[in-house]
Amino acid sequence: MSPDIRGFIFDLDGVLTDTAEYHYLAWHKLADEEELPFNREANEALRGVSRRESLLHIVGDRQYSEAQLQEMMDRKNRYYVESIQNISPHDLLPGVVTLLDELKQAGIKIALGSASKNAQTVIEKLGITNRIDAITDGYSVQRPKPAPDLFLYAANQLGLEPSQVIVVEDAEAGIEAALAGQMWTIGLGPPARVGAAHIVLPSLAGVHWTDLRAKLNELRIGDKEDKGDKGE
Ligand code: B16
Ligand code: MG
Repeated sequence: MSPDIRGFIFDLDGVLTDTAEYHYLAWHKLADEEELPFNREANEALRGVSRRESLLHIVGDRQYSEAQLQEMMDRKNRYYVESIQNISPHDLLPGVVTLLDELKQAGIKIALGSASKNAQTVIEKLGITNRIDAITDGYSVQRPKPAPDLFLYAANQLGLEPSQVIVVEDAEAGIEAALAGQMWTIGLGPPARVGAAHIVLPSLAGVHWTDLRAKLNELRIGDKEDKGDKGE
């Protein structure tokens, strides 16, 4: 029996739009001010990672008080929020609008599952708030990805079982989270990063629901369990 997909959960940064560059520039400014080493390579490890975990990654062994960490997170966020002011529907990544339209046409529910506390603002600026049935973000749950909590919460908001949803993610931590939640997964990016996903694609450009459904139909029953085992 093939998967019976009734809902899609889309990650935001790296899937619907590319805010990663803005996050990178904001972290870089903070790191420079604090004289902490940081470059694009180090930034790769922050993909899909929460604000606090990202900061802890950047400070490494350097000791800071909780108040100092909090101030640095706030400062980075100010830089980030300033930089996303001009985001518009033009910043939607290729293929997104077409796929959202096709899913709506097929009666499939849509949720956002982002680690970002700025997700609501970004979605509004992208002009897709009314296409999304449930928004789950950095405020929704305590434990960040790779814990499955955010996606389980999103599925619940849609009124669906984990086995009825597919998560679209660009981050290793996100694929891990979805697999831990016993969900189907589409990984966007190089196999070295998202190879654990059931379906791996370079991006959503030119991707249609009918093609995805065909790929899902090819998956053998048990594939999800195999992937889940791999993720543990
Ligand atoms: P904020 P996603 C993630 O978004 C970003 O990829 C990651 O770089 C960022 O640190 C995280 O959101 C938290 O964002 O500081 O705005 O709360 O990929 O989960 O949509
Ligand atoms: Mg992402």
